[in-house]
Amino acid sequence: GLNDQEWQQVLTMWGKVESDLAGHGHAVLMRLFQDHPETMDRFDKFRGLKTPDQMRGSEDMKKHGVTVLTQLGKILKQKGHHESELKPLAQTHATKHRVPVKYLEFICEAIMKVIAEKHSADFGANCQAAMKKALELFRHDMASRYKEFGFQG
Ligand code: MNH
Repeated sequence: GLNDQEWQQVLTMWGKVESDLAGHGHAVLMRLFQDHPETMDRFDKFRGLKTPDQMRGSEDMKKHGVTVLTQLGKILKQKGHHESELKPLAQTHATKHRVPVKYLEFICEAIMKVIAEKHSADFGANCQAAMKKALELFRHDMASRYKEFGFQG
């Protein structure tokens, strides 16, 4: 797990993300779909988006970015005691959206990159390491839940 200081670094940084959740969320999804185009196949609702310009202009993608980062923020704020927030998310992502653990890793990488781009001055090595640990914990616990739902991920 993370110690108090690490959680504090994570949540302070998350406060900066929340200053523009839509901008960060949209950038994270753009980055995910650009770096790993196969992840887009999971989304029926983004099927019409073919070019980076269409993605940039998509209000629906912006809205989904807010949905994702809002839920991730709720989870991070539990500082590891996130069972009740994580379980329903793991259930839909295992049984309905069928999102492999690998794709969760891809989106976590995209989140790290977007924060690094937007907040380079405040995202030093210690803070990066803390955020990485928090996202790894999230993924690890999602993967354990996936198995309970019979999804090998
Ligand atoms: Mn995801 C819907 C959060 C990563 C694919 N996602 C949702 C919803 C939330 C959410 C909240 C809406 C409620 C629900 O269906 O459970 N998702 C997350 C978070 C992460 C995440 C916090 C990681 C961080 N999701 C991913 C990844 C993919 C994905 C990675 C695929 C590559 N999610 C989906 C799909 C939906 C969804 C597909 C359903 C979208 C829709 O049609 O509205």
